Amino acid sequence: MAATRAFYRTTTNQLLNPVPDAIGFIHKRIPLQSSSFSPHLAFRWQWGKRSYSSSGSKISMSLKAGIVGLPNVGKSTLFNAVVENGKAQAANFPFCTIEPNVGIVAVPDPRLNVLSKLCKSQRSVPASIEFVDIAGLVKGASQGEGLGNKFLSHIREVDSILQVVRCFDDNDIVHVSGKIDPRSDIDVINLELVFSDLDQIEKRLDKLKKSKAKDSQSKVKEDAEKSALEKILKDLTDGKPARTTALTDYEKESIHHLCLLTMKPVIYVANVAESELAEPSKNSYVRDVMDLAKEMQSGIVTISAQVESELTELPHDERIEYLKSLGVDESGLGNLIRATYSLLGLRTYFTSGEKETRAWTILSGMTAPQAAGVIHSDFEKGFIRAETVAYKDFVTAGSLASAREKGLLKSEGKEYIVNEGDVMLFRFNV
Ligand SMILES: Nc1nc2c(ncn2[C@@H]2O[C@H](COP(=O)(O)OP(=O)(O)OP(=O)(O)O)[C@@H](O)[C@H]2O)c(=O)[nH]1
Ligand SMILES: [Mg+2]
Repeated sequence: MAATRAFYRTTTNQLLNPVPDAIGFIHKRIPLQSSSFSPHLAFRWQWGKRSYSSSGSKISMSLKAGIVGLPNVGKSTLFNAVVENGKAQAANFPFCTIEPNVGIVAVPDPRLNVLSKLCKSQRSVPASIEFVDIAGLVKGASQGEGLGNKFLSHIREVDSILQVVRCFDDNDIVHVSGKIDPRSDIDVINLELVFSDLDQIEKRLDKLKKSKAKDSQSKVKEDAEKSALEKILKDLTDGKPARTTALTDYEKESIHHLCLLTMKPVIYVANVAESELAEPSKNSYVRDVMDLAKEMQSGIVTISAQVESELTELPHDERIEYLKSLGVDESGLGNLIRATYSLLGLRTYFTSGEKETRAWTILSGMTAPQAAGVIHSDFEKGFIRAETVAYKDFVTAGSLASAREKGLLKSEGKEYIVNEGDVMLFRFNV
């Protein structure tokens, strides 16, 4: 939480992580100019592909989770709680949010403190994820109803979707359909996403049919795209999201550029009343969402946006008392953030030394040089070897020296696929 609060505001609607100035646990240091770690150095990840690139030209934090749902269901309230010092306007009228609010949030990880203590680090830097609070969607949005198409395009830019579903009764809070019905609310949102994808796919197929590929390679690519889109079109027509369509890796890659909305992984966020927080499954609305999430092979997290937002107003010691009075031990935000992180297929590895202990985010399947490149592109280019020890082994050994003595520290080459929780030391030459 403290780390979350340390984020500072830069431009309107954007909160950024404080800029790291040094890296602990790296044998050979390269002279880093201050600009090397400025916010202008951003990592651009490609969802669905095991690759990434970094860009020195503009801020491009694209590991994004978009908060979507009907108007007035608590999206901005949740956003403000997740981002903690978020300042999205949350009020009891539909379409309160128009422009998306963006905030970066620390991923809570108890391993970070353990490593930090063992290495007597001066500071700890958690991994982070970006949340985007998007305007409410209504029936017909894909045809321009409500705030319309523009807001569907904001969803197109995110990597995963957190769909907030109202599961609390409160006659004072307007529901756009006049009654609480999670199944129907979820259907409305999902159908709009399906319609928007259908529209996009039909246009794209038309274009592909007219296209004359320049060479055989382009033809193979276009054929893969056509085949993927035809399969998805059939599923969408049956009301099934694109992510359930069986596609080859090549087909998936060929449609990546379309950023289809129903291709994105979804977590349903059941927003319950504070009185239901202790035993949410007793609430029939929550049970409906659970059943639906299961059918759709999606995740579900139960939360009370109202409680979470009230918690952020309280001093830390009073938060525990407040949660206990509601019959729960911890805030639901940690769960939500962790679920989102894992949904994005992300993994964490650590660097740990006297200066700092830090969690770095990689995509599952990344090799040691690629993981090193997340710290700095030079580390990837000049990669020689990585010394790695599993988190558990590091803790058992108690120190790097002891891990080395016990033979738990392994020397790995370019092909090494980084494991979740590896503590790593890179050797490189620049
Ligand atoms: N009782 C109760 N009220 C809530 C809860 N979450 C949000 N609200 C209230 O619902 C109203 C709408 O909340 P917002 O967070 O602005 O909703 P939104 O989904 O962002 O709405 P739009 O931006 O208009 O789409 C506010 O008055 C909140 O205080 C909750 O868990 N319980
Ligand atoms: Mg809002």
